Amino acid sequence: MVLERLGRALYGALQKLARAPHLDEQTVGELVRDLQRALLQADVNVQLVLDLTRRLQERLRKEAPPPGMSRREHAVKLVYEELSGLLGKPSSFELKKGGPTVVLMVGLQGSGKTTSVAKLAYHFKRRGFRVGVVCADTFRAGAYDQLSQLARKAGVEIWGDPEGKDPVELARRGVEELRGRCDLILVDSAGRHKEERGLMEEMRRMAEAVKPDEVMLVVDGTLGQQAREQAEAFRRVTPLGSILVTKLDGTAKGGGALSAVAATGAPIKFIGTGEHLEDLEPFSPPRFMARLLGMGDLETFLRKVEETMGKEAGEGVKEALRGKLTLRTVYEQLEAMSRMGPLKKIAGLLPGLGVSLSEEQMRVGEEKLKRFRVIMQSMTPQELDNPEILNASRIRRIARGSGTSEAEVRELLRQYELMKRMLKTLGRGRLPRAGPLGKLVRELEKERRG
Ligand SMILES: Nc1nc2c(ncn2[C@@H]2O[C@H](COP(=O)(O)OP(=O)(O)O)[C@@H](O)[C@H]2O)c(=O)[nH]1
Ligand SMILES: [Mg+2]
Repeated sequence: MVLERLGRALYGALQKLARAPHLDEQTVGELVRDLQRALLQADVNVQLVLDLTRRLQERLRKEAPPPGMSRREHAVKLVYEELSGLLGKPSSFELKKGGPTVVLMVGLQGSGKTTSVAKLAYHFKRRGFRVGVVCADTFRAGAYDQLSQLARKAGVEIWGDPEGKDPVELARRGVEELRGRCDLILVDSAGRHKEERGLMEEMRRMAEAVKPDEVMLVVDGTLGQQAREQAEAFRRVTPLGSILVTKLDGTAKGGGALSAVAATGAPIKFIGTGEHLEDLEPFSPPRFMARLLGMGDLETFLRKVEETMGKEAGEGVKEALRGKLTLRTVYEQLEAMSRMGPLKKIAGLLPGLGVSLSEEQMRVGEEKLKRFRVIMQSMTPQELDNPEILNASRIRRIARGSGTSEAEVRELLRQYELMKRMLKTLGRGRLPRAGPLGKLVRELEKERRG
């Protein structure tokens, strides 16, 4: 998962905070050092780190917890707020009503523009919009072929002219061609430059020609805090532009890139987390931080389920949140998950799992889910809908029928009960009790009572 190490380190710091006997100077000092170490290791700029911890210390000193909240609980909240703040203010990307939204995508060569154009196209196509992409890269050999292959995969229209020589003219013509029949037009530019200045000049000329509604700078996340220079130059030229940070799946420096870009005031609207079309996420600092801290991200999870299995499965999860979880829902969810890809990838999205699973646990988990599916395939529809009728003789029959053991069937039922309880709590909008943050929450509550 993205930024796994940073998440673990930050979570460790919070857990220590929750366990400390008192919120005294020593505890705060240790918290500050832990946070600093974690952030610096993720390549967050030293000055940003120092500012953050200074602000945090000041708030811890000055702000009193609201009624009903313990000091430590309050401290956890402040840490979470400050860390989210490091990633910038929440922003959103909306399509214009009545007429196409034109987005010009810019960025240095290799930053991931073409891939991101395709991912964005796919993202909005899946939401029912008519999307077209324009190839305005005359520099890279095979640029048109690359984009048209991706466009085919995403199922969107492409406009381009492999013989074209002038990128500005291509962009202009492409947008004109697609204007009448698209809700969203994405222009992929060349970005052949090695440094920011040339890039900004190219962007200016393109923007004049296509008059985009939004200019989006694609920044390579593996740059870490060095991403700041690009974002700054971009911000100077296009104060209203937005940013997409790519390759956050393959770097320990992601925290550095995100915080450096956010520090320029440019809104990060999307992040890229892999090479495939679906590896794109709308970026929201508080949600992202919650997930990093192992608090789960129910919304993202629901959306993934809906996309992969259609609305119905997503409805299943919502039902489950209202407390109506049956084994059939669980089975459908497992099926959806198996289609969504490896467990490793989706575990980070599941509330309460987050960053706590090791590779080994993932492997075991994956095996177990497979066994659970087999077990449920041996159940009757009636049993799936009403798990409470599963008595000893039914359990024996199912174990035999699925080639598993009674103990395994019982374990599945236990897991199901757990899941039901956890989802109910989440559905009521309370904090998770299972998983890493659950532990923290329980400790905090004990403290408040004691
Ligand atoms: N791992 C990973 N690779 C990415 C991501 N985005 C782009 N890439 C890869 O980065 C390389 C350059 O991407 P491309 O879209 O051609 O960059 P462009 O030159 O800016 O158009 C390709 O190999 C992509 O597969 C991402 O989010 N994660
Ligand atoms: Mg390209």
